[in-house]
Amino acid sequence: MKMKLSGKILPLIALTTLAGCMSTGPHLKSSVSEGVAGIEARLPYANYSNYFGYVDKSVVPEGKYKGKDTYYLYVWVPAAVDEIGVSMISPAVATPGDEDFVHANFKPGMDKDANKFFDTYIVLDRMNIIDSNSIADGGKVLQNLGRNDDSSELPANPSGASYNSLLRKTTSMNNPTEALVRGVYRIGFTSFRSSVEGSFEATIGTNVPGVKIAASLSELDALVNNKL
Ligand SMILES: [Ca+2]
Repeated sequence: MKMKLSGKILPLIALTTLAGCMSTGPHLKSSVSEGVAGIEARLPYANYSNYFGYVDKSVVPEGKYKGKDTYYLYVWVPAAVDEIGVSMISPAVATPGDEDFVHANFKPGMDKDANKFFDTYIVLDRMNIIDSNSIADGGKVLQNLGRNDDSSELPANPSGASYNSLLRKTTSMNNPTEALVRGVYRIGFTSFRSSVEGSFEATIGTNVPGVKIAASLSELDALVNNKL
C-alpha cells in the first residue's frame, strides 16, 4: 500500500514510522522487524496493556529475588500468544489513560515526589493458573521465562543511564512447556543498584486484546471476573 505525500510516493510503513517518532508511542517493540529504506525497524505489538505504580514504604515487597526485596505484578493472558514482551520504565513518563491499570499508591506517590525513580530489574515467570475461575485460589510459579536488567531500547532514566528493563519471550511450537498458553504470568521487579522507590510504568505487548495487570491475584481475579 502506498500513499501520496507532497508529491512523493512513500510506503505506508514509512509514514507510520515517521508518525511514531513524533509521538510518544510504545517504546516496547516486538521481535519482528521489517526493513524500510535499508533501515531495519522492530514492529510494534498488536496490543498493549500498561500498569502504573509507585513504590514507597507503604508498599510491601512480596518476595525475594537473589536476596533482593521483590515486588510482583500478575498478568492475565486470555488466549495463547505467539510472543509476550515486557518493559518497565522508572520514573513513569506517561500519564495513565482510561484503559490503563493504576496502583492505588500511584497518585499519592506522584503528588509527594514525582521525580523519584529506581534502576529496574524484571523477571517473567509463568504460573500454574490456566483457568480464570481459579485465579483467586492462587498458584505457584511453574517456570522462569526470562529476565532483564538494562535495555538501550528504552529511554534512559533521568541520570542519563539506560537502566530500564525490557524482555521478550516467543512461544515454542515443539516444546509444550515453553508454549505461551492462556493463563497467569507474574512479573517480579526489584533493583540491584538501588532500593526500589518511586514511580514506574510496566507495559505488556502481545497479539491478543484483553491482557489485564494487577498487583495481587485477588485484584486480578476481580478484574478478569468482573467483580469490581
Ligand atoms: Ca536496570
